[in-house]
Amino acid sequence: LSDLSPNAIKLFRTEPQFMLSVAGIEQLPPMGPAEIAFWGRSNVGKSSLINALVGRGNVARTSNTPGRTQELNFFAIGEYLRFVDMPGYGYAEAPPAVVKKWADLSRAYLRGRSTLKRVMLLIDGRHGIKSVDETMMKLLDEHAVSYVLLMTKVDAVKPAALETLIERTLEQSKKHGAAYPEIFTTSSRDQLGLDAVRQFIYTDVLQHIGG
Ligand SMILES: Nc1nc2c(ncn2[C@@H]2O[C@H](COP(=O)(O)OP(=O)(O)OP(=O)(O)O)[C@@H](O)[C@H]2O)c(=O)[nH]1
Ligand SMILES: [Mg+2]
Repeated sequence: LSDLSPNAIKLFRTEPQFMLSVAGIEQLPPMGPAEIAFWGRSNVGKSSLINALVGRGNVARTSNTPGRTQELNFFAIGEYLRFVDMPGYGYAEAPPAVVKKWADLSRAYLRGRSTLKRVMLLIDGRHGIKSVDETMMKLLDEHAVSYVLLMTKVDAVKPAALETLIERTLEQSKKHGAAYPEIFTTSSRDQLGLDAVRQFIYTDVLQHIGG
């Protein structure tokens, strides 16, 4: 955690506490500390990224098969911050009723949560923005939920291809009002790019609220 400011180091050294799994919108915990939600296509690496950021392998459950995370999972990161591990979207093989349940839950949460400070929108570095990602970006734009695009699995992308991908993605993101004008590149597997994300979370979210 060497490139981080002392307070950011302190934050990410605190033991994350699993709070609860929310399967229906009526189960949401009372609004409290700032929340950062991790969203993206099924299997993009949301749960893995949460584990990597907090430096623990087993806080959020991961899987090789898409559709692992089926609820909104809340984690307390110290006193002033919560991470929310969301179900993925775009999982073609899931039964339509299940897809609808996850989509309804996700939308209801994203739309109506004033303590939701930012969505980390994960994009698979091997594929770039897909049309289903575009759809979700538009949804976030419409509801004025600010989000940051974050590439995952860059260990599986050659450096030259990654550069092109980042340029293209930045270009695409300019069409979206609620997208942050910078893209993070990460590998949870190889621990790449994590300090930049940690510092962003600390500076962007916590410093503003005096945490
Ligand atoms: N190569 C590589 N694989 C990764 C990386 N991060 C995650 N994976 C793999 O991608 C798969 C999905 O990871 P998860 O973290 O469960 O993905 P998720 O987005 O939470 O998936 P759902 O909960 O099903 O929506 C697992 O097999 C992980 O091992 C990475 O940085 N590099
Ligand atoms: Mg997951």
